[in-house]
Formats: sequence, C-alpha cells, structure tokens
Amino acid sequence: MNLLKTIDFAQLGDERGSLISLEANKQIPFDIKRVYYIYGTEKEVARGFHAHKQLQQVAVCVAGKCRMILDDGKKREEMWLDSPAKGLLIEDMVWREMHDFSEGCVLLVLASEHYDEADYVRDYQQFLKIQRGE
Ligand code: T46
Repeated sequence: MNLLKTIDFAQLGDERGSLISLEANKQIPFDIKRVYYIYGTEKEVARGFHAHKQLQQVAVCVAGKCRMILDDGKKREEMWLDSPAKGLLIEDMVWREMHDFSEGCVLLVLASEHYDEADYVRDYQQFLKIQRGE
C-alpha cells in the first residue's frame, strides 16, 4: 500500500491570480470538523512525531514547502509538500514527521475530528506495538 496518497486540487486561475476551493466530501474525502495551520517554524525544527488512532487529515502547504515523512511501522516514505494545489491525505495510525520548513511556510491541515489529545500516539515504540497488534 502506498502511504503517500496525494490529492491534486483544481486551480481556478485567471489573470488576477489563483484560487483553490476545498469542500468536505468533494476535494476533501471526509466531513471537516477542524482546520489548523502551522507557520513560523524554523528550518532546523522538526514537528509531528506521532500517529493518530482515529483521524483523517489532509495537509497542504499553502505557502512555502516542508518535507513530510509517513511511516506505517513497516515502511517509511517521504515527499515534499511544495504546492498549494497538492494535498496529502494522512489516515489513521500513520506516524508523521514534518521537516525542513522553508521560510514563510504555512502548512494548512483539514481534520475529520475535533482536537483530542487522547487520540495521539506520541511514543514510537508504542506505535510499533499497536501496529504489530500487541
Ligand atoms: C498532525 C500534524 C500534521 C490544539 O490545542 N489543537 C489542535 O487542533 C492542534 C492540532 C494542536 N493543539 C495544541 C497541542 C499542542 O499543545 O497545539 C500544540 C502543538 O501541537 P503539536 O505539538 O501536536 O503540533 P505538531 O505540529 O507536532 O502536530 C500537528 C498536529 O497536532 C497533528 O495532529 O497531524 O500537525
């Protein structure tokens, strides 16, 4: 199974510039309950380092870029999120890390659930145990 499930968003551009529209259950394959964005992260700072038990998210760099690593406990794949027209679908129980934020990067995330700290698995060994069914 490919961990890097990308979604190409239609760009509604004209001579004035570009516009991208994201709607629940259309471009975004779930009901959107929460939106957050990450900005002002320095290049040498890495974020994430957790998985979610039950959460669907789509991440998109609406400005700048960052390197996204996804890991299901068996394999690790990475890609650059470097376009406002490219989303990355991150499903349940996928370990994620974000690295190499460019200056001015704004990472927008659309989430299927409200914030719940109890949904986070922040310990990698614990994540591996869950993935092995232990
Ligand atoms: C994810 C990646 C891509 C809230 O209070 N509400 C929220 O909706 C979120 C997302 C975070 N927070 C609090 C929890 C922490 O005290 O904001 C603080 C920073 O969150 P965290 O350290 O989890 O941030 P990242 O960048 O490591 O991870 C975030 C999301 O938490 C996570 O779900 O998938 O971005």
